[in-house]
Amino acid sequence: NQHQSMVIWFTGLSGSGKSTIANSLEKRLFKEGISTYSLDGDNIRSGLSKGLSFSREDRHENNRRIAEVAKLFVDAGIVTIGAFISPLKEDREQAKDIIGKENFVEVFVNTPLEVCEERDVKGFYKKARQGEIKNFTGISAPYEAPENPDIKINTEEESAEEAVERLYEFLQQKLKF
Ligand code: GGZ
Repeated sequence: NQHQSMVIWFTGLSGSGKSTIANSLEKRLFKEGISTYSLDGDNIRSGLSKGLSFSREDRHENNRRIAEVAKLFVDAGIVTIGAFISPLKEDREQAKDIIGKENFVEVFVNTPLEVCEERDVKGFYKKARQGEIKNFTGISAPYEAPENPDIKINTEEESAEEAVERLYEFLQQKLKF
């Protein structure tokens, strides 16, 4: 399968559904015979970014490392999916510069804070409200929503399946497969 490799960079709050959508997208691409690799909190913060905190500086460094690794995957011809909060515009811009804007697709998973907090799958929001977790995005640390993402997903208005289908069609155009 001859196609252009690129990075699909998901941004959104904790609990917004980034990883779920990213995982379904990866399955969908796999079905088409496209080589993908997913970078996420589980495989990055436990290894490459081990020891980094959630301070502004450390998130910046985390996002920079992810972008550099993603760039290597793109060089290797792999469609690379990243799902990180990446809360700051400046850091996402940096990622785009490192990777190259022609290879960068920004996907904003626009689930409102109230919804993420209501779900609170991991109990982090409650802990953040109680001050047990510091610098928690949306509660005690900023989230700067992208103004011009390539794709915006409103999880309240469309199902994960619909979102993945829309994303898939967008990528199909862009990747020419
Ligand atoms: C935000 C935090 C924090 C703080 C731990 N703020 O829902 P999760 O649990 O599984 O995803 C969140 C993950 C965010 O890591 P990222 O590497 O994506 O963040 S960033 O791009 O900002 O560097 C959450 C958990 O880590 N987590 N403490 N204080 N999320």
